[in-house]
Formats: sequence, structure tokens, C-alpha cells
Amino acid sequence: MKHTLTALTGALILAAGAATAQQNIVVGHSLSPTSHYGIGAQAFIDTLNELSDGAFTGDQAPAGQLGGERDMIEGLQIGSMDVVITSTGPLGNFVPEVYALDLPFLFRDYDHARTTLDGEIGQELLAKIDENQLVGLAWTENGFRHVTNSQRPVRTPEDLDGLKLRTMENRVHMEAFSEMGASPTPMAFPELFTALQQGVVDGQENPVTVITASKFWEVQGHVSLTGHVYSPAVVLASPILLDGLTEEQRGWFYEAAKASAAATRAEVNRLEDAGVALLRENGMEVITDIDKAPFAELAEPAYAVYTDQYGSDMVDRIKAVE
Ligand code: EAX
Repeated sequence: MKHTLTALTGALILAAGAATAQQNIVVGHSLSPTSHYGIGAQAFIDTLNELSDGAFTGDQAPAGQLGGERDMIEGLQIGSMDVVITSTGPLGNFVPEVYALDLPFLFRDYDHARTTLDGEIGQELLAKIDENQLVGLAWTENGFRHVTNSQRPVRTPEDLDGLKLRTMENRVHMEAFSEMGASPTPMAFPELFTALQQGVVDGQENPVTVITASKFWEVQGHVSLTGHVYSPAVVLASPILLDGLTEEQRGWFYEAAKASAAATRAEVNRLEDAGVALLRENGMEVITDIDKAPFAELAEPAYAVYTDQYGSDMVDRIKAVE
């Protein structure tokens, strides 16, 4: 009896401790602290700190310090990471339903993508993420992706012919670029700058946000505004961390993720307006008048990576979002 009471008291003290002790949360991402992810990570930390009255503090682990996006996602599953802001690049390896968002030439524009992710479809896919030892807190954003390279201006799919192009570790993207004529080389983001510098690959594709944040103009002369795919990002948390929190505390994490997404999207908007001038100022040749139709036609078979497994219902639903 005495033993049981002692154990119970101990458990109560532990529980009270968990609810009141200060806890530091690390937010990992692949870009610089001043990038759209950095701004989003800071908004997450500041909002969580404010809502919790200082009980939660936070630090960024920027620039892939704790690994590439795939490594960081694995870290969430085993509890070695707390919170990660990541593109969906490698996420389909963990949650294949998410490939529906990575299909080329699917989203018409930013409004279409954001409305889809903030609505029913976004919620459904966050729930799928939650079934895979991860917690999807909120959709955030990377941006429409464009091709850069060191060899030549790309205007047509023929210009991609034979270009060694780094892609994310994403089956849909790799398939799309094979179909469009490039030679896709999947690689984690932290290795990319050096690979471009050393000529291991000729080019890569990323949104204006990432090209500017990573100063790719130092190693790439040409950028073509192909906008070939929208790159969603997501604020993920470790279920091991969240399971140890009270419901109120968990609510703060969701609120902080929403604030993070809003801050990141605002920065994406700013760079969509200012970014092309920035690329030119830094010496890149920017090709803006791309006829997307031939690229889209060639990339179409990449849809099968998703539809062979799940059918085309989700694709049709996304297309129908106004
Ligand atoms: O999420 O790997 C990539 O190209 C991503 O766009 C980048 O890490 C930002």
C-alpha cells in the first residue's frame, strides 16, 4: 500500500513537472535563418512562446544542420527531432498519398494551391500524415519550382535534353524529369550547392525563394521560369513530443504552425514580386516567356506514380477546387 502511494505521488509530481517546466523546442529546416522557412520557423517559436507565457522557448536548426529533409522526418518518427519545416520532396516516401500534391502542372497558381491545402483536401492529407508516426500541424509553402542550370538557356523540353538535373528524392519529380528529357539525379538538399559547384550536376530546380536564399547564382547562370510544379511545405512535429503534452499545449503547437505558415507565405509573396529582379541583379539570365504546354504534355505520364496506386479521384478533386 505504502509502495503504491509513493509511486502515485511520484507520478503526480512528474505530471505537474511536465506541465510547468520550461521546454526548449528545436525547429529544423534546410534553408538560412532569413529565408521564407527561417521567417516561418521564427514565427513558430515566437507564437509558441507567447501562447505558453514563456513555458516553451525555441531555437532554429537551419541550413540542414541536423540533416536533409528525409533525415529530419525520420528524426521526428523516432523522437530525436521536435518540429520540422520541410518541403513535401521526400515526404511521399513516408506518406505516399502526399504524392498527389507533387504532380507536375497540377496547381494553376498560388491561390489554387493555398485554397486546396487550407480546405478539406489539406485536412485529409494531414490526417494521412498522422497515420505514419508523424504529426502534420499545418501546410506551409515553398513555392512554384523553376529550372536553373550552368549550361544554356532552357526554353523548350529539347533544351533539357541530357542535362544532369538534381531533383528531390521524390518519385513523381524524377519520373516527370525523365519524361521531359533531362537526366534526373536525386540528392538531399544539403549536398546540392557543392554538387552544382563541382559540376556533379548541371542544374537543379527550386522556387525563387530557395534560389535566392541559397545564392545559387554563384554556381548557375541560367534560370527559366518553368513553374513546372508547386512545392508545398508542411510543419511537422514528433508524435513522441506531442503525446507528452496536455491538450492545451498541443493546441498552442497547432496555432504556432498556422502563424508560421502565414509568415512564410507572406515572404513567398514578397519574393514572387521582387525575386526575379534579384536574380538578374546577381547576374542570372532569366527566361520568363516559357510555353508550358509542351513540358506539361511530356510530364503527364508521371501522374501514374500516384494514380496507379490511388486512382484519379484526388487529382480530379484538386483540379476542381476553385
Ligand atoms: O525545402 O530539396 C529541395 O529542393 C527543397 O526545395 C528545399 O530543401 C526546401
